Amino acid sequence: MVQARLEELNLPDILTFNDGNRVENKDMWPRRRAEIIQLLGSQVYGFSPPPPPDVYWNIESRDDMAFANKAVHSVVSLKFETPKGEFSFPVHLIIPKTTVPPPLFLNIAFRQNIPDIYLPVEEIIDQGFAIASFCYQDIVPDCDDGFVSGLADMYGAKNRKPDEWGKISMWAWAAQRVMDYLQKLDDIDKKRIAVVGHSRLGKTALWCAAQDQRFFMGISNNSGCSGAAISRGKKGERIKDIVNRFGYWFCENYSQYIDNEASMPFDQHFLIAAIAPRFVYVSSAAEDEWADPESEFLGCAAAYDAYKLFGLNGLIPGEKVPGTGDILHQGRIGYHLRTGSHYLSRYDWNQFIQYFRRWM
Ligand code: GTR
Repeated sequence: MVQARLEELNLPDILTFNDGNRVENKDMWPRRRAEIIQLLGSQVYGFSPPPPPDVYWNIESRDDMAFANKAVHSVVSLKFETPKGEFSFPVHLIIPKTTVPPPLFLNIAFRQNIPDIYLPVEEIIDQGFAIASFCYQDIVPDCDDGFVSGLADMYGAKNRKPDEWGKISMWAWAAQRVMDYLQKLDDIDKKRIAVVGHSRLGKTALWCAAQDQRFFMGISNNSGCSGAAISRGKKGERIKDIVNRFGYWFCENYSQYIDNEASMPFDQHFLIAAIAPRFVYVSSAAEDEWADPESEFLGCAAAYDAYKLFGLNGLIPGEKVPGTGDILHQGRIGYHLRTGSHYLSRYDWNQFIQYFRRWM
């Protein structure tokens, strides 16, 4: 049934180069992956500027006995140079007192709160994971302001070209700057960093992990339209809906695909495949019809061939589209479909942790 559904959708092939040649082995993958990033950059999210030469930071506060003395919680302001001078934003870093440097979740957050309804800090650190978290609104406000504030202003994005960054790219780029910083620390496992986000920030997390191979894993929760979900045949939110309400999340070129999905030389399985052979996790919620769990699942299933090139398994689906309560953790793409609505829950976090552990 899964296979039949995928065939029906007639998706562009992740393993065919733009010139029509086939990717035959894993050595050819980096070149195809670069094409995929180019496509998604120019047509969906928009290209970002190159990274700044370096990142710097100040430690604003540090609690050595945080969370019942189980962790060190610091707030750092991360700083770097931009065309209009220095830009800075706060990052929370919570490192559990483990015997070995812990793996880390880089959380792209809706709010600065520590903990937060979407970030059960104690449960995460108690299971041996560190957290770095920043609030997306501290990068650039989530509104259609003509790109005149925050990071957008620093890079003069109000004059952006049709293939230049929208705000999802800006948030993803900021997460990469946090990654730059994390690479300078000694008390975390720098090779095991997962970037995680919910909804619009789940789209952001996937785009971030797709572009930046330093990430061990990309995790998107309920990311839906223009995230993990295949756009062709999608229920709930469509490109038309998202571009009309949130056009500033994307590059201008994306609007040409409104009611015109069949003409896209890509679909969202390209985004997931661009993370291959690294790990991806996609989670859906049964009542989240706007995101469309089935299309999110199909995004994962359709990325399978990128992993097969490496002799690895991507998502291992059964014959049928998963039902509520199903958990698929056997391959390099993890997936679950939980009960309930659009939300980043403790259940989701616990699944991410179990999956992460399984593959460490
Ligand atoms: C909705 C948007 C979705 C999703 C969601 C969210 O309004 O249409 O694509 O991103 O917001 O971020 O909560």
